[in-house]
Amino acid sequence: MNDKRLNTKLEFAKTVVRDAGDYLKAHLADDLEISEKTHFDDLVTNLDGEVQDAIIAKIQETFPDDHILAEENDVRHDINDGNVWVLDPIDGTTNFIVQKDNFAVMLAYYESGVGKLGIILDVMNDNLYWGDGKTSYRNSTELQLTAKPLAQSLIGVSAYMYRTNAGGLFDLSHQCLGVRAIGSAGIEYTNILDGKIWGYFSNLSPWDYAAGAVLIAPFGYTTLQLDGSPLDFQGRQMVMSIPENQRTVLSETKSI
Ligand code: 2AM
Ligand code: CA
Repeated sequence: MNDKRLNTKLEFAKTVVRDAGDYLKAHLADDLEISEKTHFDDLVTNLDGEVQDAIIAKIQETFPDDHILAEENDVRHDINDGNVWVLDPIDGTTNFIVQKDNFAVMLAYYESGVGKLGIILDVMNDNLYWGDGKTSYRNSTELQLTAKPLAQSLIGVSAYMYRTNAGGLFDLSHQCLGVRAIGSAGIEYTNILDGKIWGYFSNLSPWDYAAGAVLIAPFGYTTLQLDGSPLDFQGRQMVMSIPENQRTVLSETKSI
């Protein structure tokens, strides 16, 4: 990367995300304070808030003119307005609580709505995925990825959307080798990057896909609403991340 200013932000972002992962690992055996947000299965812990607050404090100290869009506590700057960091302090909170595995810390950086940096830390596997929309890395390895045809692949899904056929996802599953549902958008994006799934279909908020969309872009992947329209980075919506050059296979499934 030859943009010095962006490179400074990238190194900053990698460090704060790694520090967050270390903090979560150090507190893995703590008694968590768990609260319900909208429903008994929509959970948040004290660590989600602690990690978010720590990262926000570092961003504000280091880049005081930048803005923040983050999951917890209604930190909601418009992604199209200026320089915006997009943060999910713990992606896959339910997995974090129940499995102590399959969760991620995600941070992205956008300028006027355009993704410039994406970082996903698979905390328990110590794998840091990072990129600038032109190249993507796992730790120090530059990633290569060419999508296979859907019929020779697995897809990552939201279990709820799959079982209710939301967006025609159950119908689509008949065109591939099978579905996998991990419960962390971040881990699903790392599975796209590692060539383990063809694409990912879920009902997501901006902090769930902001980093992943940047990381998969260099390989010809696109991230869209399920009806093919562009993402608006506002509320929660049904989202797909798929190889752009295979988009037409989805039209064979009448509801996608
Ligand atoms: P989260 O753990 O950061 O909330 C689970 O299927 C995936 O969807 C996770 O990446 C989860 O992220 C995301 N998600 C977003 N909003 C959610 C909600 N209200 N309830 C459950 N999962 C949600
Ligand atoms: Ca979260």
